[in-house]
Amino acid sequence: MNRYVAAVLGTLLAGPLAAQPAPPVTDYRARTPEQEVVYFVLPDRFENGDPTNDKGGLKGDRLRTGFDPAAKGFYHGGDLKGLVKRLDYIQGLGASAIWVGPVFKNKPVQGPKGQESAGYHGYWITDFTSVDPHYGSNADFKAFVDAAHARGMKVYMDIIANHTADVIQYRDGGDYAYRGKADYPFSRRGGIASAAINPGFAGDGDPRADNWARLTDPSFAFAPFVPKGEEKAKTPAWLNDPTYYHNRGNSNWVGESALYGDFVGLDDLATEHPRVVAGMIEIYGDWIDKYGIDGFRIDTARHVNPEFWRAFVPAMLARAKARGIPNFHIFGEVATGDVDPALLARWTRIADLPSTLDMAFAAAAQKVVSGKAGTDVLARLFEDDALYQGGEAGALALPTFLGNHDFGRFSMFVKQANPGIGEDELLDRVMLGHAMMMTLRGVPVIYYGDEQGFVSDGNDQLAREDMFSSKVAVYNDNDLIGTAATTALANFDKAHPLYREVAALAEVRKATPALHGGATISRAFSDKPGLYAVSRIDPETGQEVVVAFNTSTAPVTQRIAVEPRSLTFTSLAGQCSPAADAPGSVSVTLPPLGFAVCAAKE
Ligand SMILES: [Ca+2]
Ligand SMILES: [Ca+2]
Ligand SMILES: [Ca+2]
Ligand SMILES: [Ca+2]
Repeated sequence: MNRYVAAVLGTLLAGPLAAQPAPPVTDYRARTPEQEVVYFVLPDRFENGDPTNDKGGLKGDRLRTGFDPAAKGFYHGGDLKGLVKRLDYIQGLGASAIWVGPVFKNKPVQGPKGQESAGYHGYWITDFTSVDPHYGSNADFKAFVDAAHARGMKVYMDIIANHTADVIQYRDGGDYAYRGKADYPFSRRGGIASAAINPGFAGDGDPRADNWARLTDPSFAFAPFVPKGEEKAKTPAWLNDPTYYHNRGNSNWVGESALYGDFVGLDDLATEHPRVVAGMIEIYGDWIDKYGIDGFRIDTARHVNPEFWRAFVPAMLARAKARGIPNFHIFGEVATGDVDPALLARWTRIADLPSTLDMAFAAAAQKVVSGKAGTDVLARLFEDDALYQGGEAGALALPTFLGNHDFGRFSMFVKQANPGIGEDELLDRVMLGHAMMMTLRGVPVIYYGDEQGFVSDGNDQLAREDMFSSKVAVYNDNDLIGTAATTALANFDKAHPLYREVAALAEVRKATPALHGGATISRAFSDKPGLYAVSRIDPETGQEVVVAFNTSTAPVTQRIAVEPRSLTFTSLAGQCSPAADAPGSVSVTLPPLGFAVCAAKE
């Protein structure tokens, strides 16, 4: 941490804002999605509150129970009681909502012989109505939601409608390579030259029940079957019928297969089928009714036909409203590693998803904060907010993030872009990225462990380190930033510089409506690392808040345009010029990799 960053932290922690915290929104139901700060946690990797459930009530070795705390691809013991135990830590970070990885009962272990791994991540659901026993019980989930609500915190569930666990297998086809509609139409059994089947089926673009009643034979591409002993593996019971699945083999991620293909063997639901639409509405509506949760993060949203979401989303919003949850948030995962807001915006329009996870922000922040792209990448990104459903106002509710459980941690991207980077500079850049996420438009999502300086070795399993004492060697040899600690011992350090920075900026954000609800006006950017500045405008009062970042390792001083009425400024973070140079112009001076948040006095 450089002296500047230490000074900013000192200001944040000892300044007037720390002394006068924002008046809390006492009714958490009244907060809008953009007013939240979200903490994303995988329950298996967070805290073990009950060692008796570590094997999920199963007996035998790890291939039976899924439990092996020394292996990165198996259950480690974290659970819902552990989450409850650490709510104080999460709330202390300034998080007001918890996005909890999927809690539904999973197939404990799957994968080819010798390559097995466990459902510790939660994305291999067999029972959509029950909590996985590795995490606890449905009663434990209720206790968790109630405990969060008692603190004024919200709970967002991570849900899946695209697929179930891998249960269905195919009698033919060896590697299960994708079989498309052209060569394997619904009207022939296993290929063009074969017997006619499903007479009268008018295709899956016709959602009427009497049309789907004519699709009686699911063996148009492969001949699907449920292996012996797994006939009742799934709940609700209708999910055990292969007719409700696509059965076309593995996705190759492009074109038709992106919607119809199995996600590496995971049984891809026929989400065009009215029974599937009704079934998923019933399943997830029930979780709203029973637990009063506050929103959904939708996994693999782009692998489901948009018509499904256009039925599902309004049904969930109506269900929530009837349950007294007017600000239910729904955000979909439209995965991309590129700065591609058009792709994300498209899904808010064609699928009526209220929000998508802002993958474009993550990719832009990784490039810009690494110093490998100019700050114009961010400026251009926010210009494209006009593309989203609801335009720039709609974009305020996009959950922004820096790294995640799939792509890897932000610190990893900064390191990869800067081989040999020193620990101080790495910490400064990671802090700069978090400052951007906490003050630019969108809902900040902190990926658990980032606030403790976790540095993933890679993506997926390598980016899912344990917060409690880890036994995974490939985690424990990592050099965490901002601390001498390792993952071998628990990391819930409220004094970690990243934890303190996020907590302080979360307070600033909550106290400053311009930062969560304000329009963005671009003030300074270039095609090289250096100054990036925007003004955020309070939607009620019109107050201007200048947010400025220096992505270069040289100090910058530069004049930027401001509103002519903004004549004097006060610092909410960092160093601010106390007065405009003239109406409409103010000087910004930032040290290397520094940032500032400057509020105009009204
Ligand atoms: Ca446990
Ligand atoms: Ca399968
Ligand atoms: Ca699909
Ligand atoms: Ca390692």
